Amino acid sequence: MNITSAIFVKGITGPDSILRDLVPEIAFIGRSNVGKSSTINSLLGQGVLARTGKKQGKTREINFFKVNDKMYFVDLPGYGFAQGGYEDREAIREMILEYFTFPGINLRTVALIIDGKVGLTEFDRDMLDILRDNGHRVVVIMNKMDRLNQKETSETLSRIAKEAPDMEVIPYSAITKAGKDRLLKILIAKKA
Ligand SMILES: Nc1nc2c(ncn2[C@@H]2O[C@H](COP(=O)(O)OP(=O)(O)OP(=O)(O)O)[C@@H](O)[C@H]2O)c(=O)[nH]1
Ligand SMILES: [Mg+2]
Repeated sequence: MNITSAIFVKGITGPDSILRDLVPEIAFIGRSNVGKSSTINSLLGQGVLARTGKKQGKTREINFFKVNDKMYFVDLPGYGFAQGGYEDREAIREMILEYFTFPGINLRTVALIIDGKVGLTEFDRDMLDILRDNGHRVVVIMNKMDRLNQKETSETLSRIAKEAPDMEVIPYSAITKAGKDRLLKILIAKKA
């Protein structure tokens, strides 16, 4: 698929009419700072659409980008962000849960992004359970692969294969963008 247009539509923090329209959504979720916003920017290739940053907790709302006028890419705030304090963390967790359990939400794929050096964390396993319980299609993106050598890559891949054998895992780097076309194709594929 060629990206011909990508525009920011809106950011929400709770139930909203955009969740009820019929446009299919590709959602990006993961721990704070794993590169959700960077991955979206790299895939859409329209300069900097989604805000990124070195500091954790950069994305505070659920941001909708309309792509090719026919689907949304959805940038979510990260979970497991310690610095924000308990209440902040709980509010973000609540926002994420509300989104994934919204009745009738038209989610095509959830891209769960992890850091290739870190692998799956307790927070990610928790999120995977929630996504599975709600019947969502999940693809794991192992990001920041530019920072791993071959040995580290295969170690992380085999660890994940043991922990989540049925999971589709795609190594990626939002910086080098290697494997971008294949990743896009997998993300926009319809549920089997
Ligand atoms: N080396 C490397 N750095 C990356 C990659 N992707 C993102 N980063 C860096 O990681 C940091 C966080 O990136 P963001 O895209 O803001 O991460 P996020 O997951 O959206 O973070 P929150 O919105 O805070 O949850 C930035 O400094 C990025 O430049 C990657 O593939 N490789
Ligand atoms: Mg972000």
